[in-house]
Amino acid sequence: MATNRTFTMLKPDAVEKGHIGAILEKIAASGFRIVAMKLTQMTKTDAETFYAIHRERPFFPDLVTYMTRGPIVAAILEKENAVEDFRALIGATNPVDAADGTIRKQFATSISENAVHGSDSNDNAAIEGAFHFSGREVF
Ligand code: 3AN
Repeated sequence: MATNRTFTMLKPDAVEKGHIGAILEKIAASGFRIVAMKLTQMTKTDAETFYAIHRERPFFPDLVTYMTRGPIVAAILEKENAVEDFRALIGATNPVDAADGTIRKQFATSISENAVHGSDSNDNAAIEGAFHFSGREVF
């Protein structure tokens, strides 16, 4: 996958509250092109694998329950400097620390239900994109 791509999920809380359209609009308005997208639901195994890095953290069981409780929107986004620019657009992990104008400031309710995911490196963007999409689903 090209290095100018990142992977995102609009998480179950954002989907439940009907924020898919508003968040996608913000993403598009910030210059990201959607090259793959679907509504899907993670299984327990999916979430445990995706968040394996957090396996030993005290919040891990709650994180898996949260991420599997309903559908998510998974997408691959393209833009110059995509990973860094998208992390800036979503804001800090904890919405109370997120800057004004960020997606988490506007749509997240807590550190554990923070509306949106963004890859933290080019390598993870490629791994996470491939976790959710086959080659023929990426344009
Ligand atoms: P980010 O999503 O900003 O990259 P990560 O990768 O550190 O943050 O955390 C992944 C997810 O785990 C977060 N989006 C959040 O749902 C949950 N999480 C992270 N840190 C905490 C925490 N201290 N307490 C509760 N949940 C957390």
